[in-house]
Amino acid sequence: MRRTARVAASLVLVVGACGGDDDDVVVLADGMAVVDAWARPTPTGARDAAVYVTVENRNAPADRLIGASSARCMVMAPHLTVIDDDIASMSQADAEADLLALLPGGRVEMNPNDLHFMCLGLTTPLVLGDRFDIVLQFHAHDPVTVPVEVADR
Ligand SMILES: [Cu+2]
Repeated sequence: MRRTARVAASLVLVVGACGGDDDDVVVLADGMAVVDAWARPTPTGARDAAVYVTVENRNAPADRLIGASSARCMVMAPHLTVIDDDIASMSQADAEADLLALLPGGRVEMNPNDLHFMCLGLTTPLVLGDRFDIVLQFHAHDPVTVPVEVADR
């Protein structure tokens, strides 16, 4: 309860400072803002799902995203999709790579056919309209729980 109250108070502060441009903040915790968190519904039989989050370092020391976890799947890993000759392939993104760096004022943005978290070993399929929590892990910042929206985007 205390934590919820503090997050709400910080949110109001940021909205005031930035001119009301922050309607899309999903979670704001100690200077780290998650401004988007979503996943597509999974096709029948799919074991894995891509999850896309966008994180902004608004007022926190230099940091980096190092991983995530969820009760919805066995393991989550940062992945990078590369499209070469119309063929998409993905590999694990190095947690030490600049891709996941969150310098003050910087952001990590995840999108289809680009950087994403792979949720491997789904416990149940992702259904349109569903919502589930993931926990983002940072090098320095406390873990942040984020509700992920299952949407057709
Ligand atoms: Cu992937």
